[in-house]
Amino acid sequence: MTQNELEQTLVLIKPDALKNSLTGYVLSQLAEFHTHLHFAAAKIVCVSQMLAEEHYAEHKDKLFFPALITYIMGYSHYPEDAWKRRVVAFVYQGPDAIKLIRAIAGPTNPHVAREEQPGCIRALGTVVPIKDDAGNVISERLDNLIHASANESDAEREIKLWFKPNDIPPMMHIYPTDVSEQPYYFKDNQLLMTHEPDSVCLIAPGDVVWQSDLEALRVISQGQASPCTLKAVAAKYLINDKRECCY
Ligand code: FUP
Repeated sequence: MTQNELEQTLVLIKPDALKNSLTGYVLSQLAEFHTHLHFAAAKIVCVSQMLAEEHYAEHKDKLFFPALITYIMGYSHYPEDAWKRRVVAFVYQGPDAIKLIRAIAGPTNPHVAREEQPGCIRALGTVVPIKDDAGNVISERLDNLIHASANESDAEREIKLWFKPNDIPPMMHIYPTDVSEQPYYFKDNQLLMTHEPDSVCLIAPGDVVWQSDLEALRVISQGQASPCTLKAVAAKYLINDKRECCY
């Protein structure tokens, strides 16, 4: 395989796409027949607040951030049925995967998507006004059906956030992995090296993990600043964990 063939990107089918039964449509738009891309991973995710906030960390100071978190966690489209609040996450692999899928998804804003690129996936989305307590519109929530990584560094961060190495066939690993020699536990947003009551084991000795996660945990455990936050590492190991995904 050439370097170009190893390009990977994260795709999320968001709760509005599930609610509107658009999953099949989205997958057919991205099908290998059209894109020459291959599945590298897939999972159904109950999106925790920690995962949502890590995924959209770059937007944490924006007015629309709380609405965006509520949306990706599924509350906006499934206010009643908690068990229906899901996202379907995929890793696609192949030449120009990032650019190709962004083009098929279309512009971020569904109004713009309809105007500029009718036929793209996000042209089927909706825009919901966000109001303050006085009823004034202060921002917009863009329900745009699909997330697709914007560039190589976002793709790496996002794939490592949503997937563990063992979620991806080993021959499709494009980021270095390592085997942990020691356990790491998580409790009250703190990293622990030994088990305590109510702590969660993030990584057990012998687990295959992203090398960058292990490096981050080593640095954090030594009390030093890490380029990657503890929550960014923990969120992935707690995906679909009952203790994190409580409603
Ligand atoms: P994109 O990379 O196309 O997903 O777009 P951005 O990173 O700019 O935005 C991330 C998500 O924030 C989008 F999916 C939609 C949402 N958003 C809003 O809800 N309101 C806004 O005003 C801008 C973005």
